[in-house]
Amino acid sequence: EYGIVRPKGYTVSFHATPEMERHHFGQTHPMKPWRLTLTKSLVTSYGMPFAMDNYVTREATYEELNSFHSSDYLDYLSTAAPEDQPRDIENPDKEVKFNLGGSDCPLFHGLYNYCSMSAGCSLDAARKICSNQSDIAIAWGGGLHHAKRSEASGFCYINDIVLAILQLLRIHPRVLYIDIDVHHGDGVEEAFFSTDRVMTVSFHKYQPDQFFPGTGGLEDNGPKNEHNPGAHHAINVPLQDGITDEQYEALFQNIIGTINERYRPTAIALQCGADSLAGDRLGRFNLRVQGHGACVRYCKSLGLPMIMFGGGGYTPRNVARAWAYETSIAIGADTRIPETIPEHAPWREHFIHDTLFPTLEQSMNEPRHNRNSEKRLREIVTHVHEQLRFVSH
Ligand code: TV7
Ligand code: CA
Ligand code: ZN
Repeated sequence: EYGIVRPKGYTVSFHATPEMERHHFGQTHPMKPWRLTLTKSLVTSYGMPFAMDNYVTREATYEELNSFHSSDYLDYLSTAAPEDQPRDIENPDKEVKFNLGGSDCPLFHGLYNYCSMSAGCSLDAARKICSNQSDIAIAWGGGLHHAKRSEASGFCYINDIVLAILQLLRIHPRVLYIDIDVHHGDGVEEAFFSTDRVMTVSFHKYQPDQFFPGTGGLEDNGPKNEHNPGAHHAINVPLQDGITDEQYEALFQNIIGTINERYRPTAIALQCGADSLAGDRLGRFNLRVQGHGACVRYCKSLGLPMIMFGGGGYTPRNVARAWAYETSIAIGADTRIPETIPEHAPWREHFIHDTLFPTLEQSMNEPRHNRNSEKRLREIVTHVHEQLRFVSH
């Protein structure tokens, strides 16, 4: 209908399941798995599935989850009872130890099923990249970058990104991980702290003690103990409230372009957290859908096999806009899809404004004051370039 056709010469795969979207973190919790339904519905109403290979995700197995997570954590996660059920009175301190059951990482009905499907979709995406059956694989149900080996953190229980990158490393000598979620990608960074086969780069709001998780300062580039090959392979881009599309795009292209030249990755893992958009319930930036999408377009232009993960995003209508637009960029149809949300789109009323690209004024009552000076952004670029002098391939 919109003239969306299969791209010539490359394959995009889309990995999802309606199962995942049925889970609830709780009435007031900001994470709404339902945003995945809204995204899929927008992708479908634009006719994009015709241009992709579409896969229904399976659950990841215990053994797959165990390739990063510890057995004692997984054993507890798989049996942990929701808060309205009788509690495990034998192990009152395990929830504390694993950071489960608090308000950020509640124990809800079907939690283990939700986690294994999120991991399943990212693992399926990674396998399609490894077998050369996909050039770009999309896993909007993944991107849960805070989870640690034996600990849940920041709405994340299983680190599907780490699992997917471990798969890529079976084939790919060097993987570049890029994280445009408004939060620091601490779990992925930490998992690959001691290897030079993964370079991690996170762009995020940085204000220790004020903004979660509080790590990811400019100078934090991986432990510099003797003989650590992973030193200098963690790049952090700490930002302040209100950064604009223009500033973000310039910074992103400069930093990712330089990393591509110095590090020469053979595959890209891109976390597309949509909480960096203007008007996000938890975010603080002034990015528009076009600015967020420009990061995806730039990564695609590098011509490397790529997985695109979801992540944060707490204003569901904007999450759906960004991820639908970024799906269109992956298939190369972004210059063709109309800016007006299709008449027949289900839940069209949820979008309030009928455009794919709301203005800042449409996204929020009052745009945030921009607290990123050009001088500070130049300092960041200079520091990153200095780090990259230690890196070469
Ligand atoms: C990847 N911010 C995850 C981002 C994880 C952010 C946090 C909340 C929050 C939780 C709620 C809630 C909330 C309005 C916002 C120190 C605390 C302060 C809980 C109230 N409303 C991603 C995690 C972050 C839960 N956590 O990167 C239930 O905000 O700042 C914190 C920690 C302790 C816990 N309290 C917040 O985007 C997916 N949580 C309402 C109900
Ligand atoms: Ca980030
Ligand atoms: Zn986030």
